[in-house]
Amino acid sequence: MHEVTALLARARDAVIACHIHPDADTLGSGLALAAFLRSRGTRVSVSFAEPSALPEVFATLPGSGDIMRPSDVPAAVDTFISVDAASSDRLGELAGYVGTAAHSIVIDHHRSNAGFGDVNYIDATADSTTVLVARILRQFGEAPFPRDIAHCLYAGLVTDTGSFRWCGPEAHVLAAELIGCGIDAVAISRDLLDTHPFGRLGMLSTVLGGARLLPEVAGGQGLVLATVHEADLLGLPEDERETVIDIVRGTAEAEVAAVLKETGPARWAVSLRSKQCVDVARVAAAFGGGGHARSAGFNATGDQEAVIADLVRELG
Ligand SMILES: [Mn+2]
Repeated sequence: MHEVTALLARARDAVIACHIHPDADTLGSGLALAAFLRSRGTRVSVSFAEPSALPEVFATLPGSGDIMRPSDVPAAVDTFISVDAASSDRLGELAGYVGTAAHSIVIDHHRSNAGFGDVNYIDATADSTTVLVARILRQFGEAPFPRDIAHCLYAGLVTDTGSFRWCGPEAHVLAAELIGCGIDAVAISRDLLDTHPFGRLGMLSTVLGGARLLPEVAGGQGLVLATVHEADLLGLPEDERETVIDIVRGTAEAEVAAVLKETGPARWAVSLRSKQCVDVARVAAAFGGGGHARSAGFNATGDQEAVIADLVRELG
């Protein structure tokens, strides 16, 4: 961390890269760091490579209007910072800066991160990357945090911890500190986690109505699965289907939950979750995917029933 703070203190031109298909942790980390560096006089661009537009849900994050398209980011900078990306391919076209910037810094909390920067601050015990950014800003004496920075840090914290359902004491202490900075924590949770278009109700009705319980799978611990066909989305933003697994995984009769998301003709993105025993990262890896022991995913091609049969066989 001290090497990171030393580089940040000297940065004159910086590019901050969030990961592709950004979430509130990567955006909150990037925007908080950008606001802080700008307050010190550093020229900063924040960007992410895919998709081409910021999902509407993140428009509430302070500074989100300044996020740039990769094509508008300066080509030559002295400092490149990757936030919350487990590997350089999670940066899309922005990965090129790792080789061309004078200094590249990686800040992340994924256990699988091999450290692809010149200087890497990786702590897999941190519950979000915004926890790491908060620690860095504290090193500069930046506490209490300005409200916009506190808002961004809290956004990553509340979402990556599942509203503080899976996290340690540091996350709770930081939450209290951020709320003390004057943020509206209730509104942040409501905007990021509890606000959906009306059409989601119809999508959920179709998708959950077709859910299946296979009690004999995973050595008799049970698999619950649901499928989101492209037609079920009916114009909803694609990120609305990411919330389906969080409903399905609560099924008492199943240790493992799976959601098949149709991404094209006979193409599927499969999300896996487990509760206590099954290592779904191992299962996903068998299909070329990856993730954490309790949360993982992979891509598959072929007929829906064939994909399910393969998954059932791998789960045992
Ligand atoms: Mn994260």
